[in-house]
Amino acid sequence: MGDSSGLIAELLRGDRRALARAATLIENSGPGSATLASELKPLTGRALILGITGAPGAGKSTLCDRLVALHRSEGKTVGVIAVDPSSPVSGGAILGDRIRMQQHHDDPGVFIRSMAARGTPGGLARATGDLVTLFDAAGFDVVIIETVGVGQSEVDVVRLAQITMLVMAPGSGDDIQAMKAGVMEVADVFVINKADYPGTDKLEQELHGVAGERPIVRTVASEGQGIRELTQVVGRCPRKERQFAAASAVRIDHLGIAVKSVDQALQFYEEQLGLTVSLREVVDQEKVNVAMLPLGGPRIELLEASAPDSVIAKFIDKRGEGLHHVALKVPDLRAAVARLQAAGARILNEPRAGAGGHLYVFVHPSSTGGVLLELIQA
Ligand SMILES: Nc1nc2c(ncn2[C@@H]2O[C@H](COP(=O)(O)OP(=O)(O)OP(=O)(O)O)[C@@H](O)[C@H]2O)c(=O)[nH]1
Ligand SMILES: [Mg+2]
Repeated sequence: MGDSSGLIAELLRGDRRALARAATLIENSGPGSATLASELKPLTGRALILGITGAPGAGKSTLCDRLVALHRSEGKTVGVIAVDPSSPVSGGAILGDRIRMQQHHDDPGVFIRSMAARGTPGGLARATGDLVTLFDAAGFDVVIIETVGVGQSEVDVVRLAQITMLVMAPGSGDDIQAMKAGVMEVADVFVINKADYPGTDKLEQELHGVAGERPIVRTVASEGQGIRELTQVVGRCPRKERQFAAASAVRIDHLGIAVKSVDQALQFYEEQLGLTVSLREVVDQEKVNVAMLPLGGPRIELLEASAPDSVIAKFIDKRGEGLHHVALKVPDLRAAVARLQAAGARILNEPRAGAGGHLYVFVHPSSTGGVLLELIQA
């Protein structure tokens, strides 16, 4: 146990002020927040984690409000996390959610938090995941993640849920063709809200084409109609395994391969494998000649020493030619570095700007399972 054991004990006693303090720590990714989240992890696994997503104005917050009321009437406690990936601060939409949710304000069985995109989508998904962990560990029966927007960051956030509802409204222009494929994929239940509007039948017909086996439920959230049925449908859905972080936010940027001669290596990579060099450059800072070979997303970088005291020359002397490093793009480099440093990882340099102007750091192989890792700001 670390120094968060006192806080955790308070949380387990049901202390609301401790919960609020812990939530604020996690939202701000403050010192000790990663440790707290990892210490809370073993205490999780009880809560049902629901996601509500969909286009702006579809009625997500109204629906969430109704679901909270229904669960409360059954004696269950509910934690709500309202996430807005598009907003750098708590903007109008979230403020509206807070006001609407005020009917639950004095209810100790409901705990509501808003999250806005302070740093980056990946950072947001991570903080949201830690908040889910907190609510689960603190004993809430149900945790609801509501998120605005329809981009990748929303999908990353909603993957944290075990069962996700995609809320759509008829005649709002957010027809199925316009929905991002990722959002359609992540849905476990399709909700046609505002079923009091014309176009409901048409939307349902269109949805049948893409939903497959997945259920479609009609609701009029503003009137409380269809909510019980929705809860029953959700109750029959298989729960996905709990995701603790949005892995999809981190991507491979390139693989760095140390070679004695770029020209010679290109005989294999260009002529035999069929890749094409997009750029050759000399990076004075690292004393390397680089040839970049795009792969469709990530790329291979062939690295040749440009001076005898180059790190690449030393690497080849010691280990021979071969994989020198793996470079991963992270959504928030500074946050990643802070987290790694707090956990005791060996970061080899302060974040600095590379040839393309992007920030990067290297992490020592002793921390990564044996491979030199470059982390790059996306
Ligand atoms: N007619 C009708 N109006 C609804 C229904 N559900 C919600 N509304 C109204 O639609 C508006 C938007 O609802 P919200 O719940 O704020 O929608 P949201 O998806 O959370 O919106 P954002 O957070 O801005 O993305 C509000 O004025 C609601 O009162 C419904 O079933 N029928
Ligand atoms: Mg809302």
